[in-house]
Amino acid sequence: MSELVDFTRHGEIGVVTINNPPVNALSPGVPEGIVAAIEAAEADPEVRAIVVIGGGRTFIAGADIKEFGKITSGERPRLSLYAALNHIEDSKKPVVMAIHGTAFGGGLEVAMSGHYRVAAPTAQVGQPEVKLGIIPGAAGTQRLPRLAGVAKAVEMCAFGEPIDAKSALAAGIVDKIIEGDLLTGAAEFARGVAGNLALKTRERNEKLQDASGNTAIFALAREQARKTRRGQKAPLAAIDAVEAATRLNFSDGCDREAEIFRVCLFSTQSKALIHGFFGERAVSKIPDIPKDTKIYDIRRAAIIGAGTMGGGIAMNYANAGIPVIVKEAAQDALDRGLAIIRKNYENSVKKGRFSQDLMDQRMALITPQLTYSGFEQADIIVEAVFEGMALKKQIFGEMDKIAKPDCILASNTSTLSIDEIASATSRPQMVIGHHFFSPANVMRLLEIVRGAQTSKEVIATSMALAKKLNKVGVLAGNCRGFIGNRMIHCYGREAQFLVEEGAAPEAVDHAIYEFGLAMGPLAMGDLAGLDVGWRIRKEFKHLEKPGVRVPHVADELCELGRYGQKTGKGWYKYDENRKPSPDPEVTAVIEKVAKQYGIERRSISNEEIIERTIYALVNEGARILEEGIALRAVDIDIVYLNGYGFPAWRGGPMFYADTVGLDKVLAKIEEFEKRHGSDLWAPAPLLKKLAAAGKTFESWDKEKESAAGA
Ligand code: T1G
Repeated sequence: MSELVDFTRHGEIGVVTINNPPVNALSPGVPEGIVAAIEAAEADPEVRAIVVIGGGRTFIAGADIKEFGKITSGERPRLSLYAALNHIEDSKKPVVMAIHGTAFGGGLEVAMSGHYRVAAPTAQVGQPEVKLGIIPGAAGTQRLPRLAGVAKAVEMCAFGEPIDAKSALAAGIVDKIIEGDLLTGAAEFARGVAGNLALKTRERNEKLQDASGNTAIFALAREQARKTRRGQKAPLAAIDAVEAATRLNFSDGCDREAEIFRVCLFSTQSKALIHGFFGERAVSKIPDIPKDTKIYDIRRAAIIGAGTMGGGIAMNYANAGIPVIVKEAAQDALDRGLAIIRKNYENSVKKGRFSQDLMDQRMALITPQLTYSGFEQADIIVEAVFEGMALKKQIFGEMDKIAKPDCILASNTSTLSIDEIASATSRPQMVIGHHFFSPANVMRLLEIVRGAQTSKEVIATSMALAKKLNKVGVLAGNCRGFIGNRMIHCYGREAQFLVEEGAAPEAVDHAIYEFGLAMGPLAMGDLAGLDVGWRIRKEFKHLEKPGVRVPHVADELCELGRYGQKTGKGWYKYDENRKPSPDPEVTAVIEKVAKQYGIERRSISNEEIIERTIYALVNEGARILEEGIALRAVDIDIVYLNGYGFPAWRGGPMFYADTVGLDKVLAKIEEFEKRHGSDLWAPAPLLKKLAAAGKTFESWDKEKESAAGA
């Protein structure tokens, strides 16, 4: 037997165990090993039934995604699993699939080729392939509708969400839930079915027959996919494949699935989504922080500020089961903050996301107060007050006196210098930036900002804490705006310049919306409140370079009290349902500004809108890489995918630039430099270097990684 797949005998039961840590992916050798083990069991006269089980923490979590790159680069052909799964299904002895952890993608497809499936109560099954821009490619779209019915199969294949063991039992995917030891229970189940050969899944057609019902299911699913997975091709492709199962026989259905799978696998969208998958795992690796770096134990937290951010941050700690104190300066502000937290939880209970009990447990972990009592026992204190340096330094000075020596002092600042904040304490090594994104209890990104003196232990603890808070932690160096906001400043600048030069606000937002972001920059400004940026611009006015063009319209709008949705007017005017519509008063302000600053107005294409805004991100991103503010280009992409609503199927700004071609991006930027000046558009040296060498940001990451590994 191969070291990847083991075959043992437990009395009259043959046990096939997959050992391919960490997640038993179907790497080369695994499918072959399973088939060989089943053949061995079939040939063994003592064996009356077979159990297939995963070694370690999970059943098979799918095909080996690392192999996809080799297939799409032509390095090696794709190994078809169809024959292997039909072989398992054709076994003369009943095959019982014993599922624990996650049976995802190819893992569920292997499970469905068995004659029976049993599962641990905590098991999950799913076809998440669409999250990688592909569809199930081993008959999942053909066997799943036969087991669970067309509607369930469409839901699971087109939207990719896993279901738990109980739901899988109800759907007919799993035959029994095993309490206690899974192998023991599965072997007992196998003994119970030994001798009577079950129906093969591929021959079970009874759930496919309701043609009229199916038409409605597919129409509704397509409509939903277009709405909730806007711009993504794989969800619609998955629906086509499941539909093929209702129209073609099993074998022809598999051929149709394979065709569709291949088109998806070689698509840019799939490469972008796979880039995001591995990127989310890569960002947790910090080259100069060894894996065995000491991690502080975070068992009690304290938050200063119960505003929008403070309240959301407190919910993250409570959701992770960590008791958290929330301090405010005034009772009414504290009451307002708690009311928002309670409302958020009530909404989740209403939507059935969790029970009232769980809500009560979480609320019980949050202690609102007006004093610092208890702060001396906190393992971490997070400051989430108004974005002003003086106030933050005052608070950190106070914390320095109260907090215990090994307490981490974190600031939720979104732009200010961590080193300057740390200088207000006697323990700069314990100070770090924990920049959450609004709404903090929802947005997955946590930008972790290391100061010049932040210790490795504090950084390592913060990266681990991000996972505990169910966030994606990305490490950033200390500069104005860190990674995300530093880049978004350039993107926002260009959006406003485009308006001054002739593009209507709604045209800029629509072009970005069509590009795939949930909302354009101007509508986003209205949502966040134009006064927030206005205050920051005033705070940094002294840093503006004389003679360098800056946008003016947003300041004019704020002078008029147009702060956005919160004042019913901003770039747009809003009706009582917060529905935006263009406002002639804004057009008048824009024309006045253009006249005042001698800006020629012209018609502007959607293409230019995208290039000016997205390439502004890319160019600043390249500078951030050169300066080491971001460790990898993929870190920048993960920041934008999880903090700024950049479409996952475009992979992030740096990956997107790679797909366009850095030579083309550079040529455009040089064109903008000629027209708008070097202060705004001088190409980043790294971009020039990579474009000249015909390289990509992705290759730069790889070279850096191998240089660090060398
Ligand atoms: N292939 C290769 N590596 C994988 C992998 C996979 N399928 N899944 C995880 N890893 C690596 C991951 O990169 C990380 O590596 C380590 O395992 C631990 O993962 C034919 C074509 C299973 C829920 O989409 O959702 O089947 O960083 O940190 O948080 O139709 O991993 O340590 O070096 O995520 O406990 C479909 C993908 C594939 C599932 C575990 N399957 N995986 O989460 O650990 S397509 C999926 C996950 C397919 C078929 C098609 C999660 C997990 P490293 P981790 P985790």
